[in-house]
Formats: sequence, structure tokens, C-alpha cells
Amino acid sequence: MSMQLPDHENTFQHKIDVEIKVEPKDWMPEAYRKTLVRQISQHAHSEIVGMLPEGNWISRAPSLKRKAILIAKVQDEAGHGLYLYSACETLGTTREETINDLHSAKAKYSSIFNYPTLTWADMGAVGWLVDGAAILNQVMLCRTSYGPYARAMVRICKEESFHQRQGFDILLTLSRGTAVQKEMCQDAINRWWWPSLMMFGPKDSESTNTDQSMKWKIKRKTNDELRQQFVDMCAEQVRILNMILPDKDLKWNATTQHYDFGEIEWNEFWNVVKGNGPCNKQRLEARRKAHEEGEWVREAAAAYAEKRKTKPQTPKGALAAA
Ligand code: FAQ
Repeated sequence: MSMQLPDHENTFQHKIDVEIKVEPKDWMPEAYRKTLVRQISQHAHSEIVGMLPEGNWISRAPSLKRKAILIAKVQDEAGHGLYLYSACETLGTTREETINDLHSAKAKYSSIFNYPTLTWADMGAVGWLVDGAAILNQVMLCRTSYGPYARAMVRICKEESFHQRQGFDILLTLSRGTAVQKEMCQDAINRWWWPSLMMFGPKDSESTNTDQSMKWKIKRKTNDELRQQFVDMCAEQVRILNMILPDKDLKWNATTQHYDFGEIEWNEFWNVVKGNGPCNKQRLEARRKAHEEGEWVREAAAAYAEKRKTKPQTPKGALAAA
């Protein structure tokens, strides 16, 4: 016997089925709201924590041009975090609650940002692989069913494709350099490849949220579909770099028309997700410290907003006319 959904849930599902976006004031099932708050806040935290591994190299970029590009990229990520925190607020959670959940380690963020950035080549590998994985995931999220999330994604994707290209460009330069530079390039690819595959989440068979999120069109592709798309893309792009992906099982499968690839170390993934990766503690410490040190900025902004509420506003154009 199939479960009968209450009328408003049927109407909601119908709206999703016919591709009408859900907007903040629309009725939505509590579980839909909860899933979105979970996913969007994790996504926002990932952008903000994701600034740390790259921020580590701003002062050591090898040229003024590389430094300017890296600063712009890290700044973009702060912006992405802010759009996403705002999208989350439209669902009725406060920014404070969301950020407290990150600082108390209650909320997750992407496993990938718990790995260290050891050499300049890591800036290339992060751009090519990590941003590359992020884009594939985010392109599908441009069509997610919740309006504010989908619209934030459109802008984020435009910026993200610049991020991926700058990473590939760093690796391409190194791959055409000295023997030591080539070695750095391969070493960074070796260290970032498997953690990048883990970014897509557990296998579909182990994924607790995928089925429902696909029905609600929050997700438009499953973890395994996106991971396969990523492998197929990178297996071709790595040839341009004259490098290899560190997987002896990687090979083209003429029957499936996809690349086969080796088994992911799922123990490592869950260990990192549970807070025991190489940099988890360091990342949370850095975020907590930044929040504490930013207290005076938040106080000043709140005091200024309060002052503007009570003080009569100067009419528009008055200053220009004076
Ligand atoms: N790390 O049932 P599923 C970026 C958790 S942005 C940690 O499959 P779901 C930009 C998952 O939360 C990167 N935890 O979950 C950038 C769930 O736990 P929960 C972030 C993970 O949500 C680049 C449990 O495992 N992108 O990189 C991970 O349906 C460079 C079961 O998993 C997004 O957040 C993981 N990798 O699918 C910035 C995109 N994977 O919450 C700076 C939006 C899974 O039930 C530098 N998010 N878990 O306790 C999504 O598309 C989805 O949330 C997935 C996971 C696909 C990540």
C-alpha cells in the first residue's frame, strides 16, 4: 500500500515536479527546510574554511601577478560564503546560530579543507581539482529547487570557473618547468586526487540524503554520477599536463563509455568527516580566533546601524548640491 501524502505535501511535490522554484515564504515540508539548512550551511562553511588552505600561500606566491590572482580568488570565496549564509537566513535560521554550529563542531564542512597545502603546486591542484569538483556539483545546483540557493549558484559558478582555470594554469606552468617543478606538480596531484574524489560524498548506496534530495530536486545528480563525471573530465585533462593520476586502476571502459577507477579509502573519508583529519583542529581554531578578533567590527557595524535608525537621513543629492 503506498503512503498517502497530505494535500499540501502533494501540492508541494507537484510544484517541484513541474519545475516551479520554491521561494522563502512558500509553504514547505519541515524536512525540506531542514535538509536545505543543513546543506546550504555546510556549503557556506566550506567556502569560508576553504579560504584557509589557500590563504596560507598569499604571502608566498611566486610573483606579484600570482599573488594578485590568489587574493582575488580567496576574496571570491568569502563572497560565496556570504551569499550562502544569506540564502540560509531566508529559511529562518540566524547567521549567529549557523556560525555557532560551525565553531562548536556541530556543523560539517567539506572534508577536503582538512588537508594541508604544502607547496605552491598545491595552489594549482586545489584550483584544478578542488574547484573543478566544486563546479561540477554547483552547476547542477544552479537548477536546485530552492530559488535563493539556485540564484546564488549562478553567480558562484561564473567565479568558480575562473578559479579552476587559474589552478590549471599554475600546474601547466610547473609542468613545463624544471625537473623539480615537474616533480612538485606531480606530487601535488598525487596528494589531492583521492581527497577530491571524496568531496562528492559517500557512494550512493551509503548516502543517507540522496534519495529524498533527488525527489525534492535539491540535488539533480547523485554523488556517484558527479564523481564519475569528474573522473572522466580529469582523466583527459591530465594528459595536457603530461602528468598522471595516482590510480593504477584508472582505464577507459569502451562498454560503459566512462573511465573505471580504483576504490576510494572510505575509512579515511569518515575519519576526516568525524574531525580527525590532518588539519581539522587547526581549521576550527583559526575560524574561532577570527570570529573573536572580529567582535569589535560586528559591534561597530551594529552601533552604526542603530545610529542611522535614529538620525534623520540626509536627502539624496543634498551633498552633491551643496
Ligand atoms: N565532507 O547523504 P550524503 C568548494 C556528509 S565548496 C564532509 O551523500 P548530501 C568551493 C553529509 O553532509 C565544497 N561531509 O549527503 C571552494 C552527510 O552528513 P549529515 C562544498 C560530507 O548532503 C573551492 C553524510 O556525509 N560543496 O569546494 C561530505 O546528500 C576551493 C552523508 O552524505 C558543497 O557543500 C564531504 N565531502 O550530499 C572553496 C556543495 N560528503 O549532514 C575554497 C553542496 C558528504 O547528514 C577553495 N553540497 N558528507 O550529517 C552538496 O551537494 C551535498 O551536501 C554533498 C553531500 C554532495 C556534499
